[in-house]
Amino acid sequence: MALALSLGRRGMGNAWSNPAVGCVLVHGARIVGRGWTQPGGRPHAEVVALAQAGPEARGATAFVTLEPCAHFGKTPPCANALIEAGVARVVIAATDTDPRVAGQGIAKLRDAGIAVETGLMEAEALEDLSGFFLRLAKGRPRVTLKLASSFDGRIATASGESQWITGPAARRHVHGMRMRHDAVMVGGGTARADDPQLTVRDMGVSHQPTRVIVSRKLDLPRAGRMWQSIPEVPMILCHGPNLPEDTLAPWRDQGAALVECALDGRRVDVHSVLQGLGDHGLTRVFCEGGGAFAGSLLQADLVDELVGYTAGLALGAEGQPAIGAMGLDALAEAPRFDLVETRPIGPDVLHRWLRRR
Ligand code: AOF
Ligand code: ZN
Repeated sequence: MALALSLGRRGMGNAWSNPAVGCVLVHGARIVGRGWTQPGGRPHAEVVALAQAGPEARGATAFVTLEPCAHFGKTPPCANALIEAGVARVVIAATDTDPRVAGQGIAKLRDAGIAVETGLMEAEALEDLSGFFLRLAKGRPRVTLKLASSFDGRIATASGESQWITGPAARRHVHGMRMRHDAVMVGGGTARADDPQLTVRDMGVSHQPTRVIVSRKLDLPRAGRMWQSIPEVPMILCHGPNLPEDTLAPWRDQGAALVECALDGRRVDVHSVLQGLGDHGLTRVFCEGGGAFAGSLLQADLVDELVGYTAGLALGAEGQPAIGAMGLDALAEAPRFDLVETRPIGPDVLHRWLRRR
């Protein structure tokens, strides 16, 4: 199952709106098939593993990170494929909450006389597939907030100088994180200030995550790297209501997708942004700032994971804070996260935290 989980992770960022599932077929002491959900979500993991195993699937045990599907979509159900291939036993990490499956995959397998076990490494699978489950339950993608800052939590000097606070190893890790998310998201201020490409580079992959820019008035530069790379690298623009057509049209013509969002005071409502991205099919979003936008997300309790890269320098109170205002009065109101990883990364420190729910 550990291998199935690691295979599943290969599809992360590239399987949405489907979950990135992994499957291993074992016959006796030999692995006869390995599969993961393919780009765009199909074929499913089991189908890939079964094709690899061929006749050796007969009598094999399948380890799958998610309950095999039971519905006829564009392809027949994986439960049927496992039955037809003569698989003897199926071990499942997590059951599927998609109402088209939800226990029916397991029932199908058992009805066909296959031994089914569930719950092996379930916690790991629930975490890996949490974006998919969250979108089903609440209609929004899972959000990872990234922060690369000085020891004192600053992301730039007062004059806006920010390259480079953290080193190359941390930057490479960021590209790996982008790769495993469906989309990379920033607020309009960051897009204006940095003209960031928000692409995955030097990782040996061709697939690019979708870029999401949140900007109330869509007052973004219509030139530069970001603009020029649409639509080769897909872009979704989340903007406020009632913008004039001559603001919207150039972006639409350039190939960007436009998502109109509600306002919360003078800002785009972050709940509305994430619902819009969920409607679009996104399950995992990687947010890279800026500070005001990150503050709004945290204030709305919409951040599920924190990834921090901390550099050994201090920029003082005159430096720009990593997180903007959150409207907090008491410590008890601050969302708490649990540490899941920490290690040196080049000259910096990496830390990852999961929201305590
Ligand atoms: C599996 N193995 O690798 C994945 C599954 O739109 P469809 O027909 O591709 O079905 C999507 C649903 O199938 C999705 O909501 C989830 O319940 C399941 N995903 N199932 O057996 C897989 N990715
Ligand atoms: Zn399936």
